[in-house]
Amino acid sequence: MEKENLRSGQDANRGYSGVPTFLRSPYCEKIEDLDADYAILGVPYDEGSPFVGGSRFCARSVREHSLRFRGALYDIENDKEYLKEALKNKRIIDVGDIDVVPSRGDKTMEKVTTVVTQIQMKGAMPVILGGDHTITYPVVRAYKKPIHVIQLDAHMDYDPISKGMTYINSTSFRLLHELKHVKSLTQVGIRSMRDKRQNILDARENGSTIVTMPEVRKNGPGKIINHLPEGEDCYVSIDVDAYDMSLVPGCVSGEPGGFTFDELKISLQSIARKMNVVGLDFVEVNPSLDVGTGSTSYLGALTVSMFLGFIDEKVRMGK
Ligand SMILES: [Mn+2]
Repeated sequence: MEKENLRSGQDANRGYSGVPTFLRSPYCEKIEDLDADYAILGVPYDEGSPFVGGSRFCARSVREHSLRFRGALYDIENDKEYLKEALKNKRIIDVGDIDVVPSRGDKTMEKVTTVVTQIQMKGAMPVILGGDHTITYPVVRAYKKPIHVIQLDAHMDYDPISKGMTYINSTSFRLLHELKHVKSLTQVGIRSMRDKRQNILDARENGSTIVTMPEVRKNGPGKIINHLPEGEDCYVSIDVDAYDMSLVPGCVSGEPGGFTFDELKISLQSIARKMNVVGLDFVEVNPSLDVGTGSTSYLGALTVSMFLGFIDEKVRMGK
């Protein structure tokens, strides 16, 4: 008689069964035991959201929807199967979530920096699932080597720190300016009319390259990082509101005039090809606001897996 697996995630491998780790990767409880190329870490923090909270459930929901990709991502456009080897060889490992300390953003952010440092010391690339956009600063702070940072976002997230409000999602990219190892900041997809003029002026004065959404359209989504030197290390932060508002009902900060899926795909492809991506985050899905199908979480799972697939493809080609 053929041997059958009795429990979930093996034979039939349905997305609605089993414990939801990212892409059904193995779960690693202790970072000391981590042996991976890519480590998935959730940061369920949304106390930095000034409007409707709920993105603390982003990582969990994106993990659930990631189970719908079974063993690989297949792209009919080029007949490629992404992440097939990485998943088969258990090179993607889910290390779970940061143990958030409610109402103590400072403590939570210290934990983020510590765990991201530990992941890097084990030789794995951090893949962070938010949470709101606050989390990028403590993640980037954990890097020691010089890196370029690319932010895909409708908004600048460049507010000045006022009244002690450090760990909120509207300040994280201004905070990056303090970090000496951040060689450059490129802010792509910017278009929100809620952004303050002074923040744009400050960011430019601090050396930021702003690629507005109209510029993405004018020059093409594959040209967003023409100014960056090829082959250097870079960290990529994706706010789901980089996508057009119509695609992200489960995001409180959606803005019209944003990326289509194909445009973002081309952008991520060009980043993966040109740069050496050493880490990424994906933030701001709020599942409680989403439509019944969870389409925003699904888009998140697709975006992260696809980008990881592009990165992994390049690494494999280089081997
Ligand atoms: Mn943002």
